[in-house]
Amino acid sequence: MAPLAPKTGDAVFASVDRVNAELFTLTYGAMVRQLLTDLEEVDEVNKQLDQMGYNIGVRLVDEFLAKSNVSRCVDFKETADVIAKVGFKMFLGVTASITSWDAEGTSFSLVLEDNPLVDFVELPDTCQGLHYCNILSGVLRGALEMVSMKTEVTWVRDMLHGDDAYELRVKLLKQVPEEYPYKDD
Ligand code: MYR
Repeated sequence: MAPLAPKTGDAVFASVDRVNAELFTLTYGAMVRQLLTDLEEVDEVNKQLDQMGYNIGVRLVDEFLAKSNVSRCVDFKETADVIAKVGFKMFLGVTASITSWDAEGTSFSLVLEDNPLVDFVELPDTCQGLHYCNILSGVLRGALEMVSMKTEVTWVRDMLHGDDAYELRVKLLKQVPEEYPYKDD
């Protein structure tokens, strides 16, 4: 039998992170289950998750900008990169790939092969219309609105419904120019 050895600092942090991630995943699952019980209709649960995500996103963007040191992006392509590589990593612990830009450069897909929100999840047949991870689309919509981008965010692929990946389509509807709050004299 291998002798017991104390964990190093890194190993302790790694296991704390894992426990936190599992706790987060299970808590999210319990919340979705409760919403299904309370609201009964899958469409209503989708709406509620999206709204909760939106409310989180409008607050989370400040933390994101402060912690990431990301400066304002020059175009939507750079914004997409920042979301996929920095935003997802910071809040979900995974990165996303960007695919399927349209010709105008106003919509793209975020593809996730690994999605910690769905560990331990299996949907029953009664939940076929459920977008279990709809909180994520709301978070993106809320966060982007706070940096002047009105978007529509929809699910294209979902592994819980038998697809081979998770794919979110992000479409820029309107870019509101930011006004500088002070006048130069
Ligand atoms: C800019 O375009 O000026 C930069 C703004 C980037 C906003 C990024 C918002 C990040 C949201 C992270 C979402 C994570 C979802 C789990």
